[in-house]
Amino acid sequence: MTLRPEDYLAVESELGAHNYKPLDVVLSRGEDVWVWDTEGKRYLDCLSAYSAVNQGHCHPKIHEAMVEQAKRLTLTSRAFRNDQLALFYKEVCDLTNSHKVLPMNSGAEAVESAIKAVRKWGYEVKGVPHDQAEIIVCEDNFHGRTIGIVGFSTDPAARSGFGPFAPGFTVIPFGDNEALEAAITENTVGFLVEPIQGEAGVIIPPDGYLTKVRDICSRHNVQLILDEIQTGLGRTGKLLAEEHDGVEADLTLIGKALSGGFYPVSAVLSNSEVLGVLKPGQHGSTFGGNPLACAVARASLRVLIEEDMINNAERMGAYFLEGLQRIRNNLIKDIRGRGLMIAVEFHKEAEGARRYCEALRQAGLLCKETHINTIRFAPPLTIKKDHIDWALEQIEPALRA
Ligand code: IF1
Repeated sequence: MTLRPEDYLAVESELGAHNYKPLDVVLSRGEDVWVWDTEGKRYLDCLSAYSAVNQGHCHPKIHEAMVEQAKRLTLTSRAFRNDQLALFYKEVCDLTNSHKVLPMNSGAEAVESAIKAVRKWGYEVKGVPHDQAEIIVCEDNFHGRTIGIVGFSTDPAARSGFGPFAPGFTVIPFGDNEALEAAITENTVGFLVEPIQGEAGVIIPPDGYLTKVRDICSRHNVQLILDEIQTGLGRTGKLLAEEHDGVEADLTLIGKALSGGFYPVSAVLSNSEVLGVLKPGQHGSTFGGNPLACAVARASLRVLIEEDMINNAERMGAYFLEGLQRIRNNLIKDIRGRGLMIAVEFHKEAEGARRYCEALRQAGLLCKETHINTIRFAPPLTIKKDHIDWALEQIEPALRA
């Protein structure tokens, strides 16, 4: 049964929870950088499902890996072993220089898992007194939607009405290493931070921030937890955004593009003793580490490297950013980005970025506003110069209008 576009909207409105306000475009097909709506209109995807489809929509090699694995074995639970898990561990650890890995499903679960592991490490290894562990996080963070995570959000929309929340979190400004040093106590076990804040509007910290953060955490025996769920896997032009500063986190969280958008797969990567504190029965997930997820993740990592998507993100990101920066409009406050994680921020007088997203949608380009005044451009990492030239031809008049 196919419905008319307005019928999809009506059914969603009647039967669905209203926790989203999507653009009213009903998509039914995707291929590489393109998606099509139910009426056959084609759009260039400049959101990539919030960086989950870095490899492009329906990548044929990931698709093949998924179908082949789905024919053989999908889920064993961790009560038994499966023949994909070890291969996934090996490949993801080799690629990211990690020593241990904990497979989960959603990004939020990876964040929750890291918090649990780091707290336990604090009690068992660092010697923090029972239930006194503190974790430092940043203002305007976005790490997911669980009760634990929204409890340390500073965004009223994400947090208000959902309490009571777990204690043990200290909030400091992002990009401020003096604030980090000042906030650390003898009970601090971890510092959780995004290398570039995504939801906050692609906020790039001052040069050298992560280098200083790394140094401060090491000096105080505090675990540095980098949330690379959005910045990781090529988005910023490096495999992990930490590489821009030449640092290594103690725990790195990846998700989203770990499956190329086929299936929720996330992981906690650890290069220290932290994950070693988790013993049988203390943590887990029915679907985490299942053979289908592992096969999909292996293929997703393989094509990122084999098809040179990360270097392409660096080159095409610079080209796209340069093109955007040539646009003249007094209502534009700032244009910034790293790799293919790019934002155009408007002054308040522009009365919101949403109307630009609507205009771009008419022109055949999909993107989404974040925090009212900012548009994020984050196409698949497979994007080519021709696509960007075409995109800029659409964006220029739409942003001037
Ligand atoms: C939604 C934002 C992006 C993330 C980081 C963890 C997670 C995310 C750095 C949780 C998720 C999302 C969730 C999605 C929209 C999207 C988003 F605008 F909300 F902030 F990408 F910018 N860490 N980001 O960005 O991962 O549990 O969702 O798998 O609609 O909430 P998840």
